[in-house]
Amino acid sequence: MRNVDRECGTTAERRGKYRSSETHEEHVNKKIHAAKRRTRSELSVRQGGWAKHGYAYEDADATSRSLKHLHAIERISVKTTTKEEFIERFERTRTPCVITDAMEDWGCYKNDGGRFWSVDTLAERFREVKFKVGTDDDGYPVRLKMKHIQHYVNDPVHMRDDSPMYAFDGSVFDKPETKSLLEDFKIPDWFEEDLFKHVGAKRRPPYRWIVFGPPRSGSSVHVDPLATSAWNALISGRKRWALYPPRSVDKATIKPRGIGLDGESVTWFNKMYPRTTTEEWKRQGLPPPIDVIQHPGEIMFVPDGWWHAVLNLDHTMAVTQNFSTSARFDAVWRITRRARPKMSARWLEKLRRVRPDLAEVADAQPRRSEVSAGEQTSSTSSSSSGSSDTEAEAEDEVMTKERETFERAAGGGGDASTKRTRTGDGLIADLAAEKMRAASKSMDIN
Ligand SMILES: O=C(O)CCC(=O)C(=O)O
Ligand SMILES: [Fe+2]
Repeated sequence: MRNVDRECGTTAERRGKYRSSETHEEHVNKKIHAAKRRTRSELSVRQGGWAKHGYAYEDADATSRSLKHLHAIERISVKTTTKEEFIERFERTRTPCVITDAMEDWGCYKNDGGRFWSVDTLAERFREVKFKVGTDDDGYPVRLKMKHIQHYVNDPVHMRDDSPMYAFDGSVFDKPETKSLLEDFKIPDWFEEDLFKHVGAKRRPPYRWIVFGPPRSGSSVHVDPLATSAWNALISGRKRWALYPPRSVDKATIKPRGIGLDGESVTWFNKMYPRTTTEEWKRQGLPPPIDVIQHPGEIMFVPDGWWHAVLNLDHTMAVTQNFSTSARFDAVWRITRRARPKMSARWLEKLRRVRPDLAEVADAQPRRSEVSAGEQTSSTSSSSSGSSDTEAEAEDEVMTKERETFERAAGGGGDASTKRTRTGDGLIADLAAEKMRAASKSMDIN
């Protein structure tokens, strides 16, 4: 994993490049510290705020070995399961599963050619290119050059961070410098249907990400936006997942205030997850987690509406994509119409031409305001979809994926009408004002 000092040269040479008397190490650390300050302004970098819990010294593997609910997920191979079977048994019933044998010919996964993805190979291919490692308090993306990320994940001091920075970038597949990454994997046949493509490449919500980070990085508990489902293909390392069925639990219960949650996955797994395995939890009629340890070469399927949290047990590298299909179009439509009115109008216009069957479904969906509280249950249960509670939660969720929607909008591409920050569940900023600020604000760490 180590090739970080290649460009150092002599100290004298370096001095020309960096501030006088600054070593290469200091220079890189400055970049990393700047990114840390921006992504988590509540922590003091100098006073050890990033490692104050000492999570790096806990044995995460011991906890994972004792997980009780690992049997609840089914593993299915693409070699022995047909697409129709998958759709009937898992997609239509919104049942999560782990898919095996689907990545064997992906360049990013086969460690035998120039296409393998690791921090080192990415740092070689995209040394000076910046990848998103977080979001600042105003919702702007914070990016670090790939060579600096490589330094970060190889530095034992930084690797004591309780919740290390996590590269989660949805723009790489569209940027000319990094677009070639698209050639390194193939959307599995089972997930070919992708109804948001009819919105158009420029205006559709963000839907694909490269995701990599050290142990203890991860995604805290959330529901994916716009009633989309997701596949998440793991190239290296192990990911631990905890999943809870749609409608089984509400946000205030799974993400309570007052127990010291800070939005980080590792904190959620330490402080909240254990409560979900207790007798008390069961007594309240709440569901136990479905625990999963995902291994390299496995694709996790997360149907829409499921609460899920992910913790990286190792250095992991993954690619993930969100999608909507005809099987769940009614729910997707109801949420999208509310959350993205302009985009949904454009979408419907196109669907009338290319998928009149779906346009008909869209026209038949009641608006939330037209449905009284008592009627909501029956109207939603008469369709194949989930509840409006779940939909409202999916719409409200604060998540990396949602934040990227804003990121695009700030750049002028999307039509997101609101944005929320990582720290302010309740904070909704006016996008027009944010756009103005974006124009005058430098967002990256050089
Ligand atoms: O951190 C991860 O790999 C999970 C990501 C996830 O759940 C998401 O992208 O919605
Ligand atoms: Fe997710």
